[in-house]
Amino acid sequence: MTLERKSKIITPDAPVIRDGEAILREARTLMTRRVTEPSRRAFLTRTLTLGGVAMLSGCSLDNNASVETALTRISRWNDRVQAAIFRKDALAPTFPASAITRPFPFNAFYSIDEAPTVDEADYRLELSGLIADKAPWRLDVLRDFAATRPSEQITQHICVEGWSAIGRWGGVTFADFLRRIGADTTAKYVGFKCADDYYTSIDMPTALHPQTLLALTYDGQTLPREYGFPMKLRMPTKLGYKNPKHIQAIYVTNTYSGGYWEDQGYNWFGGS
Ligand SMILES: Nc1nc2c(c(=O)[nH]1)N[C@H]1C(S)=C(S)[C@@H](COP(=O)(O)O)O[C@H]1N2
Ligand SMILES: [Mo]
Repeated sequence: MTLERKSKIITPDAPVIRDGEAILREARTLMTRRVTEPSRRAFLTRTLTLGGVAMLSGCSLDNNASVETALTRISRWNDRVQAAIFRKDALAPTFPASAITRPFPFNAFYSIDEAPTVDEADYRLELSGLIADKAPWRLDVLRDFAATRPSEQITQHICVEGWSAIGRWGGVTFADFLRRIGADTTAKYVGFKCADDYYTSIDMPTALHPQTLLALTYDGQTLPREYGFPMKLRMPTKLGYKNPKHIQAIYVTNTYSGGYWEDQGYNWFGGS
């Protein structure tokens, strides 16, 4: 497990003032992740200076806290750029069954044997916020709903820890579910609370994307415990940490609410 490696990136109380090159490396990564056009990317990374970071963020960079603030502001700016260039109907690549990675890797902020055990009989999906019908859902009712409009995908999952894998998830298109519960789809965010206390939130355009799936199965079987039983949100347009497993509650809101890794400095939009 790589909790230490992950949280090293931008911890709120890192002990030393960060050196200029490290600040620039981080800023470059944040700024250019979504700039796919090579000459523009090269231009941005070449021309980005410490003064530029200070200017973009309006921060002086004279102590550790100001570096954190600067990077957070650039990351928020990066969220806005990613949101602006997100194409709501552009599809992520899909793959043949022969390309599925076996076994599919496990990842969480703990080891595999600590993955939560959710009791199916007691399980209720809770709904809150800007949703007309907030009645909780039993798992069998959710499965029945999914069965009326089944959806499946074989897509790539990219984790920022340096691995990617192709997997097969089945369930119901999240947009169908949001419409069924009368979610306010003009709201900004959809948030998720998980059985292991993980949490994250996503932008509404991604929530409504045709490949965003409320996944109940993995490779044709009930979603296994370690991969997110009883349900996860699967988004091939976003990095691994944006895909919440073991979802217990869903809310719709106009208030930014971050996420487990996002609150430790990971970019919030997290597009892949
Ligand atoms: N509930 C919960 N969801 C989570 C995580 C977690 O720790 N808890 N980790 C995230 C990260 S960083 C990754 S890469 C993927 C891993 O999913 P997998 O175990 O199906 O490969 O789950 C994401 N969703
Ligand atoms: Mo990840």
